[in-house]
Amino acid sequence: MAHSTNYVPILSLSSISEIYPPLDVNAQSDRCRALIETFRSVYPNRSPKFISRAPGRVNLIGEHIDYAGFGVLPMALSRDILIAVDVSDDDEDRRVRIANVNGEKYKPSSWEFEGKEKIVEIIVEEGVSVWCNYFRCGYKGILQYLGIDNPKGMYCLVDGTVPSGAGLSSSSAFVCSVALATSLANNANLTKKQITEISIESERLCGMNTGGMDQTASIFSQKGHALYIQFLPSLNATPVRLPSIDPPIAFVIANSLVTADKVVTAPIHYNLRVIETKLAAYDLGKTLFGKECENLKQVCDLHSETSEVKVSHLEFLSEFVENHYSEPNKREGHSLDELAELLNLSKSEIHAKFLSKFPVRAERFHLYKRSKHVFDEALRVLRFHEICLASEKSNVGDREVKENDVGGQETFENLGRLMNQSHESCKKLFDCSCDELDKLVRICLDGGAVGSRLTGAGWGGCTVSLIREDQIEPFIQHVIANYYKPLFPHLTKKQLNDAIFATRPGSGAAIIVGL
Ligand code: NG1
Ligand code: MG
Repeated sequence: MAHSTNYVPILSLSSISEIYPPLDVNAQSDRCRALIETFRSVYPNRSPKFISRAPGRVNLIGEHIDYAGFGVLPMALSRDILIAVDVSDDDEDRRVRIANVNGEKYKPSSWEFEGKEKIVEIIVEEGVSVWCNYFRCGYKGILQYLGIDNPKGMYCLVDGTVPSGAGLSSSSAFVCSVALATSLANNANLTKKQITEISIESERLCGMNTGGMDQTASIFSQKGHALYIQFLPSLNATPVRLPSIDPPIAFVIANSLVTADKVVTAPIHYNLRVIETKLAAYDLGKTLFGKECENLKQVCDLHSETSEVKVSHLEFLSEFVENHYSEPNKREGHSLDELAELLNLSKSEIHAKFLSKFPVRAERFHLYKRSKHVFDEALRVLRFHEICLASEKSNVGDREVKENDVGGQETFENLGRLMNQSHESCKKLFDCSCDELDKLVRICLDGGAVGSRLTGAGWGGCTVSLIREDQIEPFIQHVIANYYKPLFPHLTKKQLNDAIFATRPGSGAAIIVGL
């Protein structure tokens, strides 16, 4: 079907080889057929009109800097969220029915459209994560955007293969897939950019003060490419090839099997980190330029007088932060009283400005550690991206890079070093690792990875490791022997295959028709 690259592609079931790696195509066709069958038994006398599909992602580098406005570099996985959808032809029917193939864990639910303003109620209870909330959020976001007052009734069945709480972005894949499904069911033809921006806003309705990396990766990724995403001055996603060296490089994902449900821990982890980076932006903006900055990217823009981020700008800011917060008590974070003094705001002003939109709880707010991480990590993304670009260039005739780099070993090691530095910084400055992740990273490095780091928000979930393709098997065996066997001796073969696997850059979202 002819479609510009501005829109999510529409494929027939017979051409899903465009989405999935060659070895997976048969299994994925079977999965789609099983989904259609189950749909017919869950909703008797109905058949799905289409399937919306949005993948999870693994972030290669650029952790916890998307919400600070800096660029990141993830790639899409083959693992995804499929939603089979039938649209009601009864004009009076405005009910949405949802079910999951894993009905044990995710109970069916349904709701009635509640008018153009409210659309559907979403109750976010602190510390509780409810699966159907993600559906409601994506649904609400799209209808709010479209301003429709007579949406279609929908019958939906969800099948997800992205592990939840693993830092592989199951939540965003779900919200993106719902946004796609809802827009198509209501005959709206939205661009990738619209779907992405609506999905980002929508996920915030679930209680997460999210950045935009995951949704952008899910919608915009292209097979065979990682995605370089910039957020400011406006969303910009550029596919980039990973260096092709010989033997080829590969990424292996290993799940620590410590589940991190970010919605549940948001007030002390994720949402708190977002606020700490905003507090630092406010302080640094005032100190350096006498201006109130929303995020750390704005501080960088004011410093450089352009929206382009360069190595030298980030180096300056990283150094500045070292000096600005050099007194020992400032290294240890600020209590609310100390914050009030530092920012020259009253405590109630701090509450109103920073602490009221999403609840957060902390004894001390770490402005030094968080801002230092953000500037340094943004720098690592630039360098990682540069290496990819240089190697792309070397493959089309510019031999300079390659000739000095026998077998691509230097390229390989440089990428690995950046990933290792990223993990250290996540652990020591951003405090978003955990003992199991640190242990897993060490085992991965001992097992032949040149770089290994936590991926996604952290506090559990997965690591991503860079190795040579011909080392995948022994590497996986090493990690199984040293991490999974001692810590999780009862895992089945299937559970192990789900916990540790090699991955290639996958395709972004799609709509599957012709069922
Ligand atoms: P995960 O762990 O995949 O949910 C989260 C955020 C990203 C980004 C990373 C940290 C959501 C939906 N995603 O990812 O925006 O900030 O953490 O780099 O909140
Ligand atoms: Mg998530």
